[in-house]
Amino acid sequence: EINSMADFFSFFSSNIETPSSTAHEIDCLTANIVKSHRETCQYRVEELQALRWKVFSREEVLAYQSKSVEEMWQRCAYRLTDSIQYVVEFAKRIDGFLELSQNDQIVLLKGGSLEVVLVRMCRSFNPDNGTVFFEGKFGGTEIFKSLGCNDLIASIFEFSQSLCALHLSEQEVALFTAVVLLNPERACLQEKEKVARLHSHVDVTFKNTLQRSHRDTVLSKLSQKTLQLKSLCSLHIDRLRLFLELRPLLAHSLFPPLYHELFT
Ligand code: MHQ
Repeated sequence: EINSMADFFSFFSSNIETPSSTAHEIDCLTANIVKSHRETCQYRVEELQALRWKVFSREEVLAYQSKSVEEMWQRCAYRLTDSIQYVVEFAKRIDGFLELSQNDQIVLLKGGSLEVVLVRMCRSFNPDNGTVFFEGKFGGTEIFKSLGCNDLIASIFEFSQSLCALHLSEQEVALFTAVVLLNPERACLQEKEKVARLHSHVDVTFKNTLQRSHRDTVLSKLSQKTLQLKSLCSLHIDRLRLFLELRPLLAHSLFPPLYHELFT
C-alpha cells in the first residue's frame, strides 16, 4: 500500500528505452497504455454497468445526509486517495515514466492524479440518472450534501455527464488519461523537454487511434475537457482550504497522509 511519495519510491524499478514514432512503436505504446489502464482501473467497466441497478435507497441517502461534515470529508478523502493510488500504479506502468527524474514523477502525479481520477469517474457514472458508484452503490449529488460544497459536487457531476456523452472506449480513456498525466506544462518540472517528448509520443498515438477509428471530432471536445479539469481541481483545493481553515486542529488526523501530501 502506498501512503506517501516516499513509499511510492521504495517501489522503484524498470528501465525502458526511448521511444521513437514508427507505426510499430505507436502500436506498442498503445498496447502498453491500454494494458496499464486495464490493470489499474480498479473496476472493469462491464462490472460497473452491471451494478447500475444498485441505487441507494431513500433511507440510505438520508443517512449520508445526516453525517457530520467532518465524517463525510474524511470518507471522500479516503475514497479519492484509494483511487489515486491506482493512478500512481498506472503512471509507473507507462513506458518511459520511471525514466523521468523522481522530482518530475512527483510533479506529474501531484498535478495530474486527481485529473485522471475525474476522467476515470465517467466509467463509474450512470448518465441516465446522474449517479456515481460510491461505497458499493450508485448515488446522486444529494449523497454529498453534508460536505457543504454543492458547487464543487455539481461541477464534478456535470463534467462526468458531459464526458459520458462522448462515449469514450476503454482504449480512448486509457490514452486520454495518459495524455493528461504526462502534461509537460506542469510547474516545477526539471526536465520539461523529456516530459514533452514522452507526452508527444502518447499524444501522437492517441490522435492516430482516433483517426483510425474515425473519431477525429472527439479531439476538439477533449481539449475543452482539459480546461474544465484544471478548474475542477482548483475548485477542489479551494473548498478543501475553506474546510481546513475552520478546523485547523482536526485537519491532520482526519485525512490519509497521501491526500494531505497532494492537496494541502
Ligand atoms: C475511480 C473510483 C472512484 C473513487 C472515489 C470533497 C471531496 C474530498 C471529494 C470517487 C468530492 C466528492 C470519489 C469519492 C466526490 C465527488 C468524490 C468522493 C473513479 C472515480 C471515483 C468514482 C470517484 C469519483 C468522485 C467521488 C465520488 O476509479
